[in-house]
Amino acid sequence: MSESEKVITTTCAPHCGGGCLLKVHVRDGIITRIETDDDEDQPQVRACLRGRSWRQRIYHPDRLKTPLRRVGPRGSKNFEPITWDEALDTIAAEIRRVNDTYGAASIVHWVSGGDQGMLHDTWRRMSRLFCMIGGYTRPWGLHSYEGGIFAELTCFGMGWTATTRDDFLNSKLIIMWGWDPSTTIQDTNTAWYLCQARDKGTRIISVDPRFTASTATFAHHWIPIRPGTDAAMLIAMARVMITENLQDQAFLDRFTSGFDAFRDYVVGQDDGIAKTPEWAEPITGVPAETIRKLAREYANTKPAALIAGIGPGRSAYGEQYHRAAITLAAMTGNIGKPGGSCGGKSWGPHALGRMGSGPKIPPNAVDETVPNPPGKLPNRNHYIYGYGIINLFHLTDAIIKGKAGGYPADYKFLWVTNANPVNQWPNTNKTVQAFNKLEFIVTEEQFLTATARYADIVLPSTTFFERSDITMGASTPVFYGYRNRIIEPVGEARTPMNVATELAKRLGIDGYNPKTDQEWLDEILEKSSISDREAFKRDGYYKIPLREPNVAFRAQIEDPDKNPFYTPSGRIEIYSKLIADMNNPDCPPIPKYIEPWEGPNDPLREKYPLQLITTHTRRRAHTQFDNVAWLRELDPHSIRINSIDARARGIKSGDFVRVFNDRGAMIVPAKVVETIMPGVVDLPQGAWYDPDENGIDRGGCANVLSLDRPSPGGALPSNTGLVQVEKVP
Ligand SMILES: Nc1nc2c(c(=O)[nH]1)N[C@H]1C(S)=C(S)[C@@H](COP(=O)(O)OP(=O)(O)OC[C@H]3O[C@@H](n4cnc5c(=O)[nH]c(N)nc54)[C@H](O)[C@@H]3O)O[C@H]1N2
Ligand SMILES: Nc1nc2c(c(=O)[nH]1)N[C@H]1C(S)=C(S)[C@@H](COP(=O)(O)OP(=O)(O)OC[C@H]3O[C@@H](n4cnc5c(=O)[nH]c(N)nc54)[C@H](O)[C@@H]3O)O[C@H]1N2
Ligand SMILES: [Mo]
Repeated sequence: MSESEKVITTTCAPHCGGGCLLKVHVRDGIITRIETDDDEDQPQVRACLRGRSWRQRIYHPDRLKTPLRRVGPRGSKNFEPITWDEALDTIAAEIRRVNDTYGAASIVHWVSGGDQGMLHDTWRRMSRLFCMIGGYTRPWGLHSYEGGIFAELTCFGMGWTATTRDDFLNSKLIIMWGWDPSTTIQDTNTAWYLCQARDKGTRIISVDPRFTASTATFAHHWIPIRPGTDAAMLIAMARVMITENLQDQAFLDRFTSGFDAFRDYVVGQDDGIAKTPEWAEPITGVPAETIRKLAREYANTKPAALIAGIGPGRSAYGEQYHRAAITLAAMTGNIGKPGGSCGGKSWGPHALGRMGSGPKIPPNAVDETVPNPPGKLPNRNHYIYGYGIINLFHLTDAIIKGKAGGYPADYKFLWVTNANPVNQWPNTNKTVQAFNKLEFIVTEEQFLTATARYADIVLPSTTFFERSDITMGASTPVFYGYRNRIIEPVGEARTPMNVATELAKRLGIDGYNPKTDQEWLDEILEKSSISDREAFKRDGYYKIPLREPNVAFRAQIEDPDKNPFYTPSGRIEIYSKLIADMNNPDCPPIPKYIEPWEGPNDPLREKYPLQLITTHTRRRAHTQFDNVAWLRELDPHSIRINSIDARARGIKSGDFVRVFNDRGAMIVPAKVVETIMPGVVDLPQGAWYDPDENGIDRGGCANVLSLDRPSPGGALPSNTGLVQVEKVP
């Protein structure tokens, strides 16, 4: 290392489900290499291959360097550079025009989790701006685990249910249900704790249509299951426990309500159908004896962690699966116990430590124009992505149909930041139709993404290396990151706060931003539980010390009189009145198996015989890093198909295949594998949409094939869908 080289520690948080320390080498204002945590203190928070490849992304030749104005049709790559003044003046004029002509509700703002800083976290910044001029339409709903949130809000009354991963060392049995954390990061170090648990002798079982990397590494058994049928298997396990009297009745009596109603359904009191393993076998494809064995093992091994992953919950009626998993965790008395698991979405922000929150957001006048929208629980507002009046996965429909279609407004203006919705929302061809209908679209981006190509103005955004911020690391240990600015912005890229501040001036908003970034960060820090703030700023991180694993609902179980659950009854609600009040037959108040649309038993299978799932790959964080050559090499994009299905279609690995249904078509290479069950294909999500002149996607974007129909509890059903695959001659 030369003398002029500095090493600065920062936090990577690019929407991958983790958060890791990066040690960034800088010489003469240029990042020369990136290493990661090598502290003596264990456990380290080591970055993965994506984190270590950031240099390829920051200095990528395609980085946007100036504001752009679209000069070709929407979706084309025809843009011309313009100045920041021109860009901001035009945008301010459009916001004013749309606001005056159609009203504030016609302005839509969508921000996702592209980067997760607290100051430059753009919900706050742009919400504040729009709310200061009369409000805007914001969608509610989280792509990731809305089914899990629904289940937790109804069963527990709250969604802050994350247990730190070191608690795996207390488990005797871990069931990885639709969960592949060595590939799909959900808290850095999850796989590391699974390694240690396995070494200690913990039994590990995987229930997944794919033989995943985590299954191969950690599991004693793999149980393949048809996508979308998980609730049936869980309910059949409940039936085994009830018949053999294996449930923890004392736990159920003390902590839950409504078990009897569930038992009546399970034994068939309601509908004459006993939900036996033999009932579940033809639905799930899992042999009855396997279901029976797992039920017994789960009931008899204590403590046991049922890690109900969120992938199976991103499906039609995904909330039933999550509610069934919570019910089993209650039946086995594993909730709130070290080494157990509450059976909920098994991931999410940790309610540990304290930090201030940055610029205040005034009330959104547009939200108040609509009573609680259908499908949304009354307590949904208080958890992330909860505010808003239109379900995110209905937004394109709302844009296309507007008031005439029964939606609250006609939508005209869209501001997208930290998100790539054309690629990532369901039903890409419909999203394109909706985007074509809008009068004006602004995107803040680092690259000319699928979404940016539909924008009227594209603003070049900094990466987090080019601004200062604070983050919370999704990791065990849970930590806060202080991101010191490491390099100057690339090209003319600007920070999110700078963009909003300059725009607010043009809109004549008084007092929008009275502080410098540094003053904001100091204010956020003032409210934090970190005592040595100077050390935090200097070191770039603060790992929250924990004497023992943080276990969700431990207080509720250990001292229930003082700590009731957050539900109306103060108990874990297996029967939920909140749901009963929604009065939707597709969303029953006890967990039930409901035959999914486009599932294994849909007659549509005659036309489209394969169930499509769209997993998260190690080579990307959604669409991010897709253009990094180092990572492309690692996992070339392809649709993964079982050899039996491939043989029947004359397909060999590397052949180009057409994948299609009524919503769209693409041509991608096939990869013939034994690691996915027959009848199911996997197209990793996040590949960049790239339609040819016939509208056939050559990029292999999974959402060309997915349906924009949210589950009754609000979930994105991106793992529900039928397709056909055929060899391209
Ligand atoms: N078929 C299918 N679809 C899915 C899923 C699935 O499993 N299957 N998963 C869903 C899930 S769980 C999620 S969370 C979503 C993710 O959907 P998105 O959040 O829309 O996807 P990302 O690719 O993370 O898009 C983030 C964008 O932000 C940009 N960005 C990064 N940093 C910054 C910054 O500092 N400033 C600005 N302005 N931009 C920045 C990146 O370049 C990128 O284009 O996708 C959902 N879509
Ligand atoms: N490398 C990487 N890590 C990531 C991300 C990323 O893009 N890249 N994204 C992050 C984000 S925002 C999110 S929300 C999470 C997503 O995390 P997950 O949803 O957990 O990830 P997936 O890979 O979509 O699905 C996990 C597993 O579920 C299985 N599965 C799919 N459908 C079903 C089903 O119906 N039943 C059963 N039993 N199993 C099923 C898949 O085969 C897969 O092995 O990952 C986070 N981590
Ligand atoms: Mo997500």
